Amino acid sequence: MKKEFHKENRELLYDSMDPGSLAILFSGHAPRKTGDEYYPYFANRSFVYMTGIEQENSILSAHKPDKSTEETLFLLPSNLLEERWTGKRLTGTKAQDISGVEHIKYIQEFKDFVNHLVQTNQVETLYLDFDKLTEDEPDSDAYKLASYVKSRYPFIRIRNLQPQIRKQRTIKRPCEIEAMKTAEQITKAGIVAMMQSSKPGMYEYQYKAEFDYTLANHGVLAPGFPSIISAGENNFCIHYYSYKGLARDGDMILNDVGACFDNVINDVSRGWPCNGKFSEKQRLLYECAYATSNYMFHILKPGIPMKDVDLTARKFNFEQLKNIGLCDKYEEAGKYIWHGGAHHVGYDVHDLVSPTENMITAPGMVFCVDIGIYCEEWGIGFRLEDNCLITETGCENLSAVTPRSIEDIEAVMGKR
Ligand SMILES: [Mn+2]
Repeated sequence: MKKEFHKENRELLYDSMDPGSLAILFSGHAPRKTGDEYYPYFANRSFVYMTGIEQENSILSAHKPDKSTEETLFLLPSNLLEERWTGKRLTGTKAQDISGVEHIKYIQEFKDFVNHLVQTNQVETLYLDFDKLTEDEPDSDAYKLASYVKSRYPFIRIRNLQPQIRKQRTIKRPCEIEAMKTAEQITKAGIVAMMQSSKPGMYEYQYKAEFDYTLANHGVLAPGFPSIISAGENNFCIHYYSYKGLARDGDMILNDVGACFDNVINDVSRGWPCNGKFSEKQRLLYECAYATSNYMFHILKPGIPMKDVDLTARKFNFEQLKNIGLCDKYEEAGKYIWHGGAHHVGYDVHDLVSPTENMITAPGMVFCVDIGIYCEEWGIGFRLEDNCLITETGCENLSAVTPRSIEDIEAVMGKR
């Protein structure tokens, strides 16, 4: 992303802040795995959204005394010995180029910087990104700073930036849509590679290898989230990550995967028969999901409560299952329809939205339309998941580039 994108994101954030305030965002750092080994570092998504910086232990500070805001980026200092082992660190100039933040300092100066602002009465309110999902998570840097400030300066008001950041991230900018479309082409290439290598006797890890290899050939070295790739009975585990199962003749393959391009993620699911030809029962069920998904893309537009999206899909999907005689009463739908999936997608595969908001669909939102059918008595389970962009007048299926109709899937697989 260009630095203008990040600058505009920050401007919107600062507009939401009170005068006499200070906002602090952290890039985070990798937790230790075992011995002296660390998990791969993954920069805090909101930090990247606001700065474009993906280096460990970076901090963005925004001081807003009145109307204007003074920004400072704190970075790890250059250390030639450490850099021999871990690679070059960002220089101040490079960080300015990426983020558009003018003032650069080193992280050693951070605490003094905050103390000085507070002690000279320049800060009444401190904004932090409190992003715990559960209470028992270890404290992130934001929580640690809040504890420090509370104990030293109990008169400071502390506020959570999270609702505002979530609100902003929910509406995608044109450059994010472009990145998502590029990612969709790469996701498509990965899924088509799996379809075209598919055959009975293939292991799930071999499908995964095809997907990862194709992404890597497009410069995408890690998928946007851990891929779900399963065969046959394993499709009945919604979040399956073992990859050890074998595809037997007549099995469906399920995948729930996505490439990431320029920090924007896809989330796409397809199901196909490993032998390339839908059986009668597979066809029956797939047509139900396909009709439901098409219906959703037909009706989705601005102004619809998000909570109705999954409900509408569920009701329509139930009608399809009823038409083929699989269930009779809506109350029985849960036997076959195990989940919804209308979650926003973007910098995270599950872009969190503010829980207090009764969200209404609006132009620029991108969320998944995820239609799953799990029929254990027939041994068939799969889902059809696409990425829906809400436009001014309706919606667009961004992942329509990946084969999704029975005809298209069989045609692609016929080219093996
Ligand atoms: Mn998914």
